[in-house]
Amino acid sequence: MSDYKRVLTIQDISCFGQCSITVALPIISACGLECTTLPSAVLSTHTYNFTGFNFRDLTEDIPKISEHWNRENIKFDAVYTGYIGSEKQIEYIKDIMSSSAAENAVKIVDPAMGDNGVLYPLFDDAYAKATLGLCKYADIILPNITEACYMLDYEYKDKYDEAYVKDLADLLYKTTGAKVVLTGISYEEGRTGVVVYDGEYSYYEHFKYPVGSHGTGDVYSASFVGAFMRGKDIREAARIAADYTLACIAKSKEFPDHWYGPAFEPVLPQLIEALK
Ligand code: PXL
Repeated sequence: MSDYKRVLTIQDISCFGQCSITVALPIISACGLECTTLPSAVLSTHTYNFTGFNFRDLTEDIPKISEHWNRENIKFDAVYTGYIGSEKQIEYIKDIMSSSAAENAVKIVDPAMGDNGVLYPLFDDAYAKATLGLCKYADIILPNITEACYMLDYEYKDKYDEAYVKDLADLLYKTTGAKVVLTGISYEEGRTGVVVYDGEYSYYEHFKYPVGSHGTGDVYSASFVGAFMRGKDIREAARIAADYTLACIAKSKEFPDHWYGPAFEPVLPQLIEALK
């Protein structure tokens, strides 16, 4: 079977700020895959450390776009969702996951809604629970600890051990039925990594920069989707995405005025190389 697959990504367009679609589209394309986008909203910037952003909600366009695709019989080998604007959109997206999926299509949900123990502006607890509902439609989910805790009403901890993470991953796996890729898992100072849990626990650990870079979750998810859809298995894809994200953070450090997002473009060749 050809590895030139068609991926649909559903998330917002933050015109400026290096996140969501403006990250997913170039990364997935660089991985050699066709990428279709369905923008859930258009924002002038992302919502982190910007104020007064313009926000155009596209909720009511989603079913119309989907109906057109259905009339044209357009199907996707993967549906990958990121930051979504509202609970209503989540319901529309569940429909798209069935109507637009090709046979054996993979559904990947990044429940992008928070970090460091807090939800992003515009989200609340009800949204977190609706997102858990979307995760139940997924084959693979890509939460960080904050998102996992909000979805499950699980106690959030800054410092934790392997038993805490295993329990959280197991609960997510059993609640959603999806394989879990848990990002940003740090057991010791200066180290972080990613846990894959599908009944079996594995951990890929690497260097941690003392100060992170905003928007790296979207880089991680897009490169994971790219690697996975190019035929890497879940653990290999999780490792390739981690190495690439780390390279993006390192590159971003060279540009102090690039605080709003990762400088992912200059290191795309590293990701392409990893897929060979
Ligand atoms: O997933 C990051 C992200 C995406 N889209 C918007 C955001 C953020 C994070 O702040 O604000 C609009």
